[in-house]
Amino acid sequence: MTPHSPGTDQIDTLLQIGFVAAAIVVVAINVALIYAVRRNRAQRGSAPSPGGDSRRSQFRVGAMLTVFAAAIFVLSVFFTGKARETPASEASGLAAAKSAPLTIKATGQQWLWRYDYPNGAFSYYKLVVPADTAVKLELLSTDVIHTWDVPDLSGKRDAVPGKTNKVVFRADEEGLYEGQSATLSGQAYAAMRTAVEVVSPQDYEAFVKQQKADIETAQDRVVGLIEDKEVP
Ligand SMILES: [Cu+2]
Repeated sequence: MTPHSPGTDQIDTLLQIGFVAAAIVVVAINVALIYAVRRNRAQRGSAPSPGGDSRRSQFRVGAMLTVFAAAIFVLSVFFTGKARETPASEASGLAAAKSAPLTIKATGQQWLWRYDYPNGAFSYYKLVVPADTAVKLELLSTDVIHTWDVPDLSGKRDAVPGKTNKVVFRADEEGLYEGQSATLSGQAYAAMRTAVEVVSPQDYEAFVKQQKADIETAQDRVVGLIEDKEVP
């Protein structure tokens, strides 16, 4: 993952801390095992030692693991303090979203995402947002639980039927960010991906305007077709 929204760099750091901690545990366990086997082999044939100090060594190992766990906990809290803050728009962001985030409805359904923009336009699969702008997604679902997961921009969040969850992010760079399926939501869940295209605020305005016009044209055409057929 390449972090592109406030807080995601900290989630990334936390992942790396977790990875290093797991690696340390794996190495320590293997070193201890090899040491135990070696020592045992050297004493092969002799009577087993009574192991009088086993209680003390248990205590020592327990204390070491406790200190290790506490250190990881403190490190993690220290490194992720900002990940839970809600980002605000920057001066270079969308003018209409200076004080409040740009709110877009994201609806999960088997098996695709629909995005509804404030001007009435909508899109499927791909979400287009302006750069440097706080974007609030209101996550909804029409059927089962889906998970919105675009790791470069945000932590993952569930879309739960009958509930509105939210995700707030602020993309710092224009580009295409891919999202993946993260919760089994039926046969085609693996294909239920999404993508976020981050563009300049001007391009965003142009996109929603064009999208709205295209949708209206298409709808008028369909209505026209139906009316033509109904005329005897
Ligand atoms: Cu899904």
